[in-house]
Amino acid sequence: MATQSSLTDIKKAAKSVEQSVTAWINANPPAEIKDVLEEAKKLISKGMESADAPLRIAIVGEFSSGKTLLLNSFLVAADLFPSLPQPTTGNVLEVHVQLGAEQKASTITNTEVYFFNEKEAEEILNVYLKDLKDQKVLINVTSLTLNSSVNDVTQSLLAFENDLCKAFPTTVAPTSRYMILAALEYAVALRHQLSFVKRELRQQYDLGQNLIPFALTLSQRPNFDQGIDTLYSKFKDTCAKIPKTINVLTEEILRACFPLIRRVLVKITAWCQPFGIENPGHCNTIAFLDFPGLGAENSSSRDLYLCRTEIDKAHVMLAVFNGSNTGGGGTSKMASLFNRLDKLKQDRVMVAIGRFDEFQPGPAKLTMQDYYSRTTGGTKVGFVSLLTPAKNLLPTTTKKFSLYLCSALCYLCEEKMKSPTWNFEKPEWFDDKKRQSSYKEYIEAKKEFSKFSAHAKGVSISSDQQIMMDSLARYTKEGGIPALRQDMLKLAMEHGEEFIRQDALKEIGNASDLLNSLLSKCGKTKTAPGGDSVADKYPLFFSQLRTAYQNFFNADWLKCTENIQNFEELLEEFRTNMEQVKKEITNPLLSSESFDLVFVILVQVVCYLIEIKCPQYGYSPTALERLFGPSKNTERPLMQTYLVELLSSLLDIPHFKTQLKAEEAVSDPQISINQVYEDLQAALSKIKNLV
Ligand SMILES: Nc1nc2c(ncn2[C@@H]2O[C@H](COP(=O)(O)OP(=O)(O)OP(=O)(O)O)[C@@H](O)[C@H]2O)c(=O)[nH]1
Ligand SMILES: [Mg+2]
Repeated sequence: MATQSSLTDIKKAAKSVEQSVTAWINANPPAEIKDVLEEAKKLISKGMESADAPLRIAIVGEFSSGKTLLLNSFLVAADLFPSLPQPTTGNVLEVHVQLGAEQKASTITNTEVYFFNEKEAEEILNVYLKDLKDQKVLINVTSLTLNSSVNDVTQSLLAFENDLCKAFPTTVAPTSRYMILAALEYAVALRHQLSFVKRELRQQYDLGQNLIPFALTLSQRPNFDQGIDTLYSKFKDTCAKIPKTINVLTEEILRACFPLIRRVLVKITAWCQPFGIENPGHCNTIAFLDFPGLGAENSSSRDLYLCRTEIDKAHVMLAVFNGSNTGGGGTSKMASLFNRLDKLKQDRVMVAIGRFDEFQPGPAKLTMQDYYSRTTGGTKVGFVSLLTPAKNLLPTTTKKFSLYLCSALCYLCEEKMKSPTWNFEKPEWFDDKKRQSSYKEYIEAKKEFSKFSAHAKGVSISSDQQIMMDSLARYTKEGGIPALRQDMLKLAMEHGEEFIRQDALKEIGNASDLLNSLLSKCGKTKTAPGGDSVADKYPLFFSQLRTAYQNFFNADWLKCTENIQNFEELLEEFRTNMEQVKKEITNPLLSSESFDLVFVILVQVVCYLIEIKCPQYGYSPTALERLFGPSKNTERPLMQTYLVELLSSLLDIPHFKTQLKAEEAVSDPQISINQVYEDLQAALSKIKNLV
């Protein structure tokens, strides 16, 4: 049954199929069989990659609502990513967080930047074209394609740029004017870097840490008053300086190519405990996606395209509203974005109000009713102005609606004060006057909200008011961030694993169909050239192996039935036994590789026994290290491979045997192909049970 197979099961099964397929490929089958095998192998690798995909949490919302600072605060690192008072994030920021058990500050380990490929670049051009037409901006070009000769494309881009320049002076609405400028900037960058997106594969470059702001942050928006000719020349000048072939990214290149960047990928390590995880096991990597904010006047069609295309791949979404400016233009854009999501996804949306410390009305001696529906100049400014747009975002069918009020700034301030040694980068960040006063207000508000919550106890309140009360309670505990972070991860884990599993199974399932049809088409004897099995070829090898195996099982220490309490003693006995086994295996046929094989079988047995007899130690890399010493095996690289393999197979001895045979075949060309063939069938039947 599909729902019962875990990701680990899937990966194990896929791995054994992959090994068998590799062994078969290595045995040089006829070309038509090899082709199918290669294709199946690719699908399996893709499936295994999908199975290793991290949980993806997308942070979408209004511009300047504090999304990026919220992300920094999840990682307890105030200055990690640029967060500024004006619209800031201009490209997708994907952060892979590897959670570790050690308490240390979040550290960037790797950064990369990805550019659009030709297809995506063309899609965006046409989104601009459509949006401009919707805004009634007169453009003669009807459609733009990049899939023709470079000359043709250059000509049509030039025509498009000319149209945009002509339309600008007659356009009045600021939104349309910004759109024209954004489209112009994009078209110019594209024209200058055409060869760059024309390469079919998506472009990827290493990015120095110091370059992150240039790859992420919107450049200064052009000033309308400069006139379109000046602006156009500026765009062209910036791009003209960039070489046609880019090997290394610089600040200048990133500025010129900014509209062509699709994603900035940053890998970091972080401490798992703030995420509510004691020991990061299987789900040890989470991906956060931070997007350009919606609703700013200069938000471009490209921003919405980025949100729309990436959001589909997210397992959980966090929608962030701006508490300091409720009901801004981003709300309607968010609603239109969320309307496109299917119902299932809407169930995986969490809603947060960022910058809540700046929310008006500030605390005063008010009743719940006042807080809830306070109006100023006829406009509702109470909690209802927060709750209503947030609730409208989600369908009424959403079972449980939780609202998270939070202030990233205040949370970071508190963390800083709690642990002054924590590496928060620039300490002056917290000394900034504006931030200090925000923090002071937050402290005042906390007291007020706590009093208010105590007062409201026992008073009958509506369900909406209850939502606000719960949110306030979380907010008054450390700015609401720890609760949001933990709940979000929990939700991601609940739903994410299932989606990752489905993705992985789809590709592995396709591979298994392909291989099954190959097997039934060729028939066993035809495709598997004859040959003796290793057991027939090397009888002595196998009889010794059997003896070693039996001796091992007969060792006294294995016979005890109760749980073994003393791990050290157990290890000592294991080591002595291993020495004995090594002495017993004297057959010259046992090359170091074959010896490894024997050794691995024994190791596997031991680990299995430890697992069942000594469950308190379970399996862990440390346990393994204690068994075999730190890097004693470096002179035996194959051994390493086997040990890594053990990681996933400890609890499943019969399955491991299948894998082992396949591995044996991969590394030893003398192993009969018949055996590989049988392994493949056995492994495939496992997949069949999973799909
Ligand atoms: N007072 C206060 N200010 C905040 C808070 N969160 C963010 N800010 C400030 O609000 C401004 C915008 O924050 P960002 O994190 O850049 O917001 P964003 O949603 O990522 O904005 P875009 O990238 O433009 O979409 C910055 O000046 C932050 O310092 C908060 O909780 N309280
Ligand atoms: Mg941002």
